[in-house]
Amino acid sequence: MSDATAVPTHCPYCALQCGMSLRPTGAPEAPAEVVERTDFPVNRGALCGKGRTAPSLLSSRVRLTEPLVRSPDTGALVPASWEEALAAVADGLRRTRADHGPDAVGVFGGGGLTNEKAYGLGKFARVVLGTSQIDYNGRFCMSSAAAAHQRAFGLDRGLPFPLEDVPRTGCVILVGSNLAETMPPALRYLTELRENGGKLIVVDPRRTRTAEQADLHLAPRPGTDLALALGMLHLVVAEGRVDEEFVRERTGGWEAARAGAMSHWPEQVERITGVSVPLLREAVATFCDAPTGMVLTARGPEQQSKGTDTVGAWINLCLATGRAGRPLSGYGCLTGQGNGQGGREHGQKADQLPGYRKLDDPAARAHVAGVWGVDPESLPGPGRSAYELLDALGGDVRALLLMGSNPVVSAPRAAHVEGRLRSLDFLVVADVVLSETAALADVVLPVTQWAEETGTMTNLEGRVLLRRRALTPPAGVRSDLEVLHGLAGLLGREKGFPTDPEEVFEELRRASAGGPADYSGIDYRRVEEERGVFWPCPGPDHPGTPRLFLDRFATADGRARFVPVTHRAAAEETDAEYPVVLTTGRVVSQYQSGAQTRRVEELNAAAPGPFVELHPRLAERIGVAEGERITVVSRRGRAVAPARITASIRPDTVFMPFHWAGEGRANTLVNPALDPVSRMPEFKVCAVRLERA
Ligand SMILES: Nc1nc2c(c(=O)[nH]1)N[C@H]1C(S)=C(S)[C@@H](COP(=O)(O)OP(=O)(O)OC[C@H]3O[C@@H](n4cnc5c(=O)[nH]c(N)nc54)[C@H](O)[C@@H]3O)O[C@H]1N2
Ligand SMILES: Nc1nc2c(c(=O)[nH]1)N[C@H]1C(S)=C(S)[C@@H](COP(=O)(O)OP(=O)(O)OC[C@H]3O[C@@H](n4cnc5c(=O)[nH]c(N)nc54)[C@H](O)[C@@H]3O)O[C@H]1N2
Ligand code: SF4
Ligand SMILES: [Mo]
Repeated sequence: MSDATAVPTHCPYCALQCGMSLRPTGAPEAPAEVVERTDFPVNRGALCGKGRTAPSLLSSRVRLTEPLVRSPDTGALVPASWEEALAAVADGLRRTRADHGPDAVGVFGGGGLTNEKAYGLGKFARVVLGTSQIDYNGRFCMSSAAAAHQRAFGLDRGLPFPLEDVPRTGCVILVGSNLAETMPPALRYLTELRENGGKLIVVDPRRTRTAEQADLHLAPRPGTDLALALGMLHLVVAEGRVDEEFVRERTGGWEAARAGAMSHWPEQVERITGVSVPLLREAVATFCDAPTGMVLTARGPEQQSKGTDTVGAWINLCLATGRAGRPLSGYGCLTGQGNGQGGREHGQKADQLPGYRKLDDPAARAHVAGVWGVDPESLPGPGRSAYELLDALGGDVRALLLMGSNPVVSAPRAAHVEGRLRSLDFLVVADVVLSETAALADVVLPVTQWAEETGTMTNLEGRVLLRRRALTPPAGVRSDLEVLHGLAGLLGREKGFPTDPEEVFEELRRASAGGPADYSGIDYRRVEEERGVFWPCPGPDHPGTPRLFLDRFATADGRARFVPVTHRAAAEETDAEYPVVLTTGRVVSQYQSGAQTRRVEELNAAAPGPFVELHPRLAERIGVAEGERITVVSRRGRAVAPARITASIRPDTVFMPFHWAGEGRANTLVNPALDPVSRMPEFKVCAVRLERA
């Protein structure tokens, strides 16, 4: 550590959770500065622009520093005291519950919340509100990979190995991840891979900055990864590349999966994906020739209405070639949000209890109810998934408490979702800024930011980390835990919602004990001393588990499961009226709905607004020049943004980033078709038409 007065902590944004130190300055206009922290192994001091500029939002004029309550006279949000605001919330929730029953109150959480907050929010919903209607934005993120993990391995942890293993494997197939923009410091692992003689294959319909690093770039039509993976497995079988011994000793269900792959001929796969047979063959040879290998997926193949099966097909490829459950080999998902991993383990998900337990499992209910001091019978059952919950607002769900998400910008079919939010009897939003969603609320609660509070996060490797409070928050804001504590008290639960994060974590340890995501051996001191502890960690003497599945998979018989899958089309195919495929994603300088990063000057200057990326041939066909405004029309609505013309995208596809509200909001267009298993919306494929604006 280079500075004794600086507090070691982690970035407020993505799942890499880069280590940094913060030095308080004492100056109100810039209360902290980032100091390089080199002792954290994941980023070894490197940060992207978002991490570097994160402190600027701490002192920003646009951050919220007092509660706001909607005036019944003018309809405007006006400042109120915390006592008034919390009383208004308790009143609103109590009234809805009295008039319409407990399930009329919904709760929506976020994968950016600390483990303590996610745990507290889930407990608050089940114990204080008694509602089953809770879910969170992680459903929009890695839920398909999570479901596929569960099916194949019996356990869902994004990466079953630390990132430091990546440069030492023989070949990485990176599917639908634009790491160079979404986790820039992690690009180093791929560079080192290639320096070590390993191969990199990138699968992305765009030649991204990540794809430019690859030995092989496959650019399938969006929504066709399932066919691509099946085609590769077909060739693995046809060319005698199956690891028969591994399949026999460590897996089950191969015959059905094999049959599924054999019905996908390479020529047919070429027709579906646009990836040529020779390229497909080269990819298979590259992967199989290497002594070890990994497949890593991100949102590209996952955010599809068949995301679970698609990830399943990539896992099948790993299993058939023996690239799983062995050192330096395996399948992993690059989780996205800061606590995308921990956020899905501790109970803010519709079907789940802390420790990654299932809400419909009687033993799990009994254990967690015991920790909470309630009758297991009193715990509600599983509720709706995120989009289904948003779609039900104003119907049988009449009030919503929202913490850590901005669905007006980030939810699919966003204009409809915005309408549902407006139709609520009562909306409460806890946020650090007045996001587009907070602006619709009846009560807005201003909360502390990362540097002003303590809490744990679980990064994409399953490594539990500690963010320490480095600064005193401004007067007028409270932490999310204080919000839950205050509301629980007003709603008749004085006990069980402590405001001290470490006290919450100690309870979380007990609640997770014996569950799949067992944190019982982890405490704040260990996390700091060991620079993170990998779960499962079932006891104080247990070293934690950086590498999973080396001896056995987490299924009942210890074998991984092949899942038989076959290709199917996207929920919405192109046709004469909507002839172009729209896919969506991210740019390096904006984060998610942009609620935070659009308020950081330097980031805004680098990425000032939305755009439509399209191929020169497509641009010529509709007659637009670089920078000219294009209207993109789907069956859900229309969006307008300037053209960005580049040969790096397929001519049949356009790309829009989703970070902006207003006329350039990509999600106005997106199809909310859901994956039947994970309930993930199809953010990555829909059919559109382009017009000159
Ligand atoms: N700068 C920045 N970084 C972020 C975030 C952010 O908002 N901004 N968000 C964080 C979060 S929560 C997440 S989930 C991660 C997401 O990280 P990524 O998954 O890397 O991000 P995306 O840009 O959504 O999608 C990745 C790539 O998928 C490609 N793609 C589109 N359709 C398909 C398809 O059908 N198949 C395949 N194979 N690829 C396709 C896109 O062209 C894109 O390059 O990033 C995290 N990091
Ligand atoms: N078209 C399209 N849409 C997408 C995607 C895509 O690829 N394409 N990706 C999807 C994915 S992967 C994700 S993860 C979602 C994310 O989309 P959102 O859920 O909207 O995520 P954020 O923009 O991070 O919203 C977090 C909000 O919570 C606030 N906040 C931050 N920290 C805290 C905290 O500690 N407490 C509280 N109370 N508030 C806090 C922030 O200011 C912000 O307003 O978007 C999804 N939407
Ligand atoms: S890569 Fe992610 S965690 Fe690292 S500095 Fe950037 S946003 Fe923060
Ligand atoms: Mo995400």
